[in-house]
Amino acid sequence: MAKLIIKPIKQIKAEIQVPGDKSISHRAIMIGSLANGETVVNNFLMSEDCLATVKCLGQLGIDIQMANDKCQMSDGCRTIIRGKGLRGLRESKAVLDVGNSGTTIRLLSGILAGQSFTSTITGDKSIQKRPMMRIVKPLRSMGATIEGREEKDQIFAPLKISGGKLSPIKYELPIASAQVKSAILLAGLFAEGETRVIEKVQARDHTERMLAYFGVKNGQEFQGKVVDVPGDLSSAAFFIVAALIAPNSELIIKNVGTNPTRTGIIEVLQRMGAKLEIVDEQVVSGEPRATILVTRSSLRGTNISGEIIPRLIDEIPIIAVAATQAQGITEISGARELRVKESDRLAAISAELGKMGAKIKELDDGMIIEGPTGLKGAKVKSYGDHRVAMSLTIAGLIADGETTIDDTACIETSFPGFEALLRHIQ
Ligand code: SPQ
Repeated sequence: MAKLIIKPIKQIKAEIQVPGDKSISHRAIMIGSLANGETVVNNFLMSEDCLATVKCLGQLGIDIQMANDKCQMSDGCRTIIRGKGLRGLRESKAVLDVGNSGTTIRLLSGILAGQSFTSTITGDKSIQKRPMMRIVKPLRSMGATIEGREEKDQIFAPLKISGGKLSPIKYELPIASAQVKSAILLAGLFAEGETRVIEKVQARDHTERMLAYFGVKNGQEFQGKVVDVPGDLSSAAFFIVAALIAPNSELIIKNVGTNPTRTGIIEVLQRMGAKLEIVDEQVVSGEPRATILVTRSSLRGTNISGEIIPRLIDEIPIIAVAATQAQGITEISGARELRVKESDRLAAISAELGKMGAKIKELDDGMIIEGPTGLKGAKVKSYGDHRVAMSLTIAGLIADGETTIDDTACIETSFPGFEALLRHIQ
């Protein structure tokens, strides 16, 4: 099992880029597959999760060509999808395996619900524990037949999806979830009439933006496009926090996605006193991107709750690391969703940062962290969760002594090249 051994860092002075956005990369493959003709995706994220999406669409009959299997950064990662139109997918004889990717199973289920064939879709142990009723319920009400492992009010993968003629729905999301919203909207492409999703609190809107960018209109065929994927702000977040808390640090991160439905972390860190500047903002392929300038800062505690939570949901583990270095109390609430991600992130990050000496209390729906604390090196574990693994790695950079993070192969699901980039900035 891979592990990372981290020693304290003296300073960070670098200009970097992070790999392409995971959410946008998944969507480019799926929507490009449903378009007619070629879609070229530049800066596609070559991570295990996104490659699982590529493999599934390949099994469904779509030819997807990778320019370079080894690429991780802007220039090389050009992926070409030969889309076959809205009715172009064909039945896969084998089970579709999404690996660790919640985005793949939930979004693809929406597409499979509209097909005239039956599919079975599953993933690794973690995926088989993640709740699927949230997509199954609306997709069933659109007319799809979906079976799975049912326990109490929940349903789990493997899912057997018998698609067919779907009816449009108007659906109010009971939880803020971009994956549920996207599954319904993608199923809606195969329904006659208008499908509408109502959100009480807005979750990331990459699907809506990409459908608009491709010029998709209800039920009508559309053409392939060139999609330029910005760097992933969720990946940049680890380096942003590293530069805020490591001594004498200055970091420039170029070409990072700054979609407002994702920038909760920037707002919260600025509220905590972080010196963060966003410059050179521009919109490419329907998505904003910018350069982020980070300078080491003294941080103060804050409250994080309510409408901002979906806009920083994946960054809460790394925000917890920042909070250990902030003066005063940071309270995070309304984040119960973290219990059903790749791991129970509230339990995982509280337990492991606790081992490093953080004053951290796990709440039912969040955490209370009191800082600043001098962290100490420890032996910690990732629970097979990439965001927990990378957050603990960043904590290790400022801890006294050596930190060993066990089970770090999971980092490949979202951030290939993480370790190399970490060595590069030192
Ligand atoms: O794909 P997966 O495994 O669900 O990935 C995670 C992550 O941390 O990378 C969540 F564990 O991100 C989700 C995110 O939490 C990606 C996503 C999307 O691309 O639509 C939306 C969010 O999930 P949700 O459940 O709130 O819709």
